[in-house]
Amino acid sequence: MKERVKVVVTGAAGQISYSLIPRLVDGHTFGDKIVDLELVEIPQVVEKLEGLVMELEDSNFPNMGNVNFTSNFEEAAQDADWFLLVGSIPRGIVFNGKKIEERADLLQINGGIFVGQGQAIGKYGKPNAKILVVGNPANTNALIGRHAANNNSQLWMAMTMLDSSRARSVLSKKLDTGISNINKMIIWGNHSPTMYPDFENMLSNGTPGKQLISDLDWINNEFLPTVQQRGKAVIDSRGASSATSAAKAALDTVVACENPTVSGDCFSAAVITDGSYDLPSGIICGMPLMTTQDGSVEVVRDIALSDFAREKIKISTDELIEERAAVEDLLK
Ligand code: NAX
Repeated sequence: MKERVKVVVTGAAGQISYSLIPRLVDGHTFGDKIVDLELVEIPQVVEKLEGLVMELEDSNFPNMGNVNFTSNFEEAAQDADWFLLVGSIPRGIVFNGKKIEERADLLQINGGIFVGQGQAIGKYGKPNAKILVVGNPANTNALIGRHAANNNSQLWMAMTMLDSSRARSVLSKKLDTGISNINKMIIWGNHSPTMYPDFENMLSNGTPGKQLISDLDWINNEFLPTVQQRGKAVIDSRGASSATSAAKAALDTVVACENPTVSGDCFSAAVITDGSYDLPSGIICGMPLMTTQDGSVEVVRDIALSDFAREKIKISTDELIEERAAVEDLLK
């Protein structure tokens, strides 16, 4: 009998999910496993998911198992292996009669969602469940969810894979090499414009970036702003935030966690700080990760950081500390 995996996706009627969900069951992300889906939305739009389920059925994916849609997160969370928490309220929306413009309001509203979801995951999710927070502000949402779950055997991550993919794309053009030759692309810090894409430790055809790129002007004035502001550039052009690339990045994160990491490589996601690299404790911070042969995901601890890198990382960890302070009431 084939192995099964149960995956919960929130924000299932949103634009990222429309790209993401079909690819969870197409046989690529979870290989041969049968994938049971729990699609979660807020009550106002949950019925729309009936149409998505029809489309999934009509696509004849051979690895698709049971598919349910619901607005009851606790019910969806029962014995789930994976939680892809995409659902959140975007900036600019009118919420309870108020236009949400300030980051602090966004932190409070979305943080509130993650208290309830975190509690349910801690209580009903599998003990070894993996949780990937995509909904922004992703790092602080993950911090709130992890705190509410209060279950240390589960792994909470915030997505920085899209930032890593963007950085790889820029570097592959700069170094005139194929995208698959750019590895070990670490994103440090917050999924926000303060993130630090670590060009020095990146490997291009096995050679570290610090040996290949000496033009600090290009790093400061081209590379860093392009990667850090890429989300905004997509919004400015498309009138909507990144969706297909964000979905691909979520799938890449799942694949990276489901398969042992090639020796010498690593992947990017933000996890709770654990004392490595002298990062401040108690924040969800972008770090280099690896999946071991037995399937556990660990921080890679042997990356050398230059003074330049440490300075940039501090800007981002300071921002994470500020965000944490803004949601202090949700972390009690
Ligand atoms: P959409 O607005 O298209 O979809 C979000 C969906 O979430 C909506 O259908 C909404 O009803 C649902 N939702 C809201 N609260 C919910 C709850 N409590 N439970 C279940 N569902 C809920 O947004 P989309 O473009 O799909 O983006 C989703 C999130 O990803 C946003 O917060 C966005 O900022 C974030 N992103 C994160 C990225 C990352 O790299 N970490 C990159 C892409 C994206 O910007």
